[in-house]
Order: sequence, then C-alpha cells, then structure tokens
Amino acid sequence: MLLGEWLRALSNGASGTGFRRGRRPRRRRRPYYRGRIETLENRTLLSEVVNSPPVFNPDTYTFQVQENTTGAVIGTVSVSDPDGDYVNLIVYDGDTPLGNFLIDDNGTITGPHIVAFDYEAQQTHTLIIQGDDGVSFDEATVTIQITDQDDVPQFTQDPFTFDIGESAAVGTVVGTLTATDPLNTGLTYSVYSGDASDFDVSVDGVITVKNPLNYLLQSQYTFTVDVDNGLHLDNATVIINVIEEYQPPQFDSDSYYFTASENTGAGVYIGTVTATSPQNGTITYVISSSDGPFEIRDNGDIYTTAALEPGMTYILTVVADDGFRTNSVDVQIDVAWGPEW
Ligand SMILES: [Ca+2]
Ligand SMILES: [Ca+2]
Ligand SMILES: [Ca+2]
Repeated sequence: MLLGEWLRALSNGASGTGFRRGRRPRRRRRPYYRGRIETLENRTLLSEVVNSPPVFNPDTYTFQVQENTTGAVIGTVSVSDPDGDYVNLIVYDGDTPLGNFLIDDNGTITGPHIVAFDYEAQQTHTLIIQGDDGVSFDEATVTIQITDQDDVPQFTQDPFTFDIGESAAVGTVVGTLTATDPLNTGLTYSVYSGDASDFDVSVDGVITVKNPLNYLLQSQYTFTVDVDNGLHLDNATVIINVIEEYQPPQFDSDSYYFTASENTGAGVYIGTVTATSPQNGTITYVISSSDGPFEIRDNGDIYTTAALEPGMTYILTVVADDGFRTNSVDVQIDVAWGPEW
C-alpha cells in the first residue's frame, strides 16, 4: 500500500461521516513529501513524490440566509487538488452544536440541522471548511449572514388598563389582551409576575375575575403578562382598577332610644336595631362600645347581661356588617328611677 493511501485511509477512518469537530490541526500549506517503499534485489529504495495540497479558490465566502429556515442550502465552496486527489471536506463551527452544518463532496453547505437561525440572538455565523487530500489540507472561511424576519410578537398596547366593578361575579370578563402574531403560529398568554391573585388569565389572553373583589380591601392590581409565539416573548403591564359599588348597610333609624324599668335584671330584652344590606348581604351586629351590661344578638335584639342601675342613661354604639361594608348607629337606653325616688 502506498504510504499516501494508508494515511488517507487513516484520515477517512477518523473523519467518519465527513463531519467532525475538535482541535484544529496545525495548518500545513507547503508541499509535503510522501514516500513509496519498493523492494528490489533485497534492497529497499525510497523514492520521493511531491504532493500538492488542495486549494480553495476563493478561500473566503459570504452567504446570506433568512432566520428561521432550517436544512437549507447555504452556499457552495470551490476546492481542487492539483494532483487530482480526492479531497475530503469537513466543517468546523465554534458556536453551534456538532452537526448543525454539513458539507457534501461537491462543497455544498447545508444547515442549520439542529439549532435554527435566530437573527435576534445572533446575526452571523463563521464556519471553517477544511479540505484534506489525506496528506495536506487547505481551509476556507465562510461567513453566514442571517437576515431578519418579522417573527417577534408584540402586545398591541402597554400597559393594558381595565376597570372592573367590585361586585362583578367570579368568572366575569375583565378584558382581553391582544398582540401581533407575525408568523401566524398562534400566541400563548400568561402571567409573568406581580399581583394577579384575584384574576385568571387564559392562554388566549382573556382576563376574568377569579375571587370576589372588594374596593376597600384592594382597589388596584398590577401585574406583568407574557405573550409567546414559540420563538419569542413580549411582555406588558396590566393594571386593573376596582370600582367601588357597594353601599353601607342602612339602619331603619338615625339613632335609637329605648327605656328600661328601674328593676331590670340580667337577660332582659331592651329593644331591637335593624339594618338592611343594599347588596343583600347577611348582616351581623356588634356592640363596638358601651358603658353598660348589654349584648346584641344576630337579629339586632339588645339584651341586658346584668342588672341595670336605676336612673342611669347608657350609650351604646352598634355596628352592622354585611360582609361588604359596615355602618354604625348610636343607641341610648334610659333606665327609670325607682319608686323610692
Ligand atoms: Ca494533493
Ligand atoms: Ca428570530
Ligand atoms: Ca426577527
């Protein structure tokens, strides 16, 4: 076997599919001498034959490819070997995975095969193409310029501001997010951060009430949303203003005045306060302040919890709470003087 053929066999065996990446060999452009071993009359003669390395012409190339294309023909490089040797072509690329760019025996480069081009991430790729005749090699530099495509979704406004009445039922639509979809591949919306705790945002961008709202508890919500087209994200701020709608419970009197006999003991009914809820809530009553022994029951009935002092005037404040709002009223209770007075 010729030494050159043996070296080439080694080289072909190492390169396998014609693609490899790794430490680049030292550049060798000068002619290289290969040996031929012959046996003649029990003597070994070494004659030397000059090998000329392959030559790329030209040795720099610039190709343009639109982003988001995959497996496309990127361009063709031209290589020749002065000796007519077979030239094995391989691709070195520092920035993408092994196998992302391939080259065939004709010098035609295709790709990307693994990671798509993304103009927004990287505008150029540089490949080193190596042509090897088994003994020597030459290199060409290929610059791939990625051209831009409109592929980034964009919210149609930022921020989105919505108003919702605090009495809106769970499930009520607050508003809808909208964004451009340049690739027409479909968009997915989601909450990214912030306080959206009382709202749902569907993948279609529809915002609905998730929990009962209350202006007094929280009058505004602010959160950030994303829209995703599978390639890129955009984000926007959402502001939801809660509009006050609930009214406080209304007592049937501006104030109450009750009297009690001079010998009123514990557990005696004194009188009733009544409030109604404009939002049809269930009212509970509480005595928030009192200078006497009184309690109030669920229906607004006031009872004594101990004997009252004859001739005393007691002042109570009663609060009605319907779960949405509260209101208060003053109650005066006058106790009669005893007969001995
Ligand atoms: Ca050659
Ligand atoms: Ca892109
Ligand atoms: Ca783009």
